[in-house]
Amino acid sequence: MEGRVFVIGLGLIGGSLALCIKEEHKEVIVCGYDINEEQAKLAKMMGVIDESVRSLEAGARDADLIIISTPVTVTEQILEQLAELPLKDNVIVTDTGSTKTTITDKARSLIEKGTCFIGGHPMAGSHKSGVTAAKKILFENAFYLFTPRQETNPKEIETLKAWLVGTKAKFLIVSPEEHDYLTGVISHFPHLIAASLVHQAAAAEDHSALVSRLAAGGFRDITRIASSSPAMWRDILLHNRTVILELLLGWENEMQKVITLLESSDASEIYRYFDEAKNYRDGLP
Ligand code: TYR
Repeated sequence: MEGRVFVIGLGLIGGSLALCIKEEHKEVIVCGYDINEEQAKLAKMMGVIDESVRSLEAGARDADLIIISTPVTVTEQILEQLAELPLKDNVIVTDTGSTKTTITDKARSLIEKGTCFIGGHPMAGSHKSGVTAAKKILFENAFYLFTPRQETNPKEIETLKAWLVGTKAKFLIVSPEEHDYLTGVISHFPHLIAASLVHQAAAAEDHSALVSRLAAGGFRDITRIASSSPAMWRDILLHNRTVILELLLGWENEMQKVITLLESSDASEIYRYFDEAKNYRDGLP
């Protein structure tokens, strides 16, 4: 493919996508913008982008593909700003946010202007953030979800996939609502639980200073994602509030069940609880 790609937000995801696109489409110029000038300079210096611009307008004007890769609240603001700017007729705008319903709603003014917006979510990452953590192989074999609207022209979805083929990700199409439910269950809620486990351990320091020294193995595994960007996760929780509140109620019920089992020292049911979890976990693809 040829043309210009504009990446807004040069962090781990934006930077990695820029690298994948540059690797796959050698003729393409990848231009980048980041609110943090240092981050943009770094991206240019590392060769993650070809050009750095200091305004949205400068990057958006000639772009054939615009990727918004910022925390979801910022993405909403950028979608509104893009709706006010002159853009190419055939430009495709996509984002990489972890939530899709609110963002798809916010893209309405852009869509009403006749611009193609297709929500996207590469389901890979790490607890590390920033362009220095960017890498070409980040998305290999990961799921990359798209949430087009029913009216989206299938050709535009194919064009977007062609732009992103260098990610080597597995593309999948779901509705924004299904997306937010699925990611709520398998990503957002587990992040919240990881943070809560860390809070519990931190509070236990009052009882014994050995807590942090002994927090290894399983504790480290299950809480790795608690090291993720707080701003990003604040936004995700707020944007997927309804789903997460529902999951929290389900979790409360689940814990209540465990309390009852323990109070009655029901050994066989406690065994079954772990056994069922193990079977499901072992059976994951
Ligand atoms: N949970 C992933 C990890 O650190 C990273 C991630 C975060 C992926 C948010 C997707 C996402 O929407 O392993």
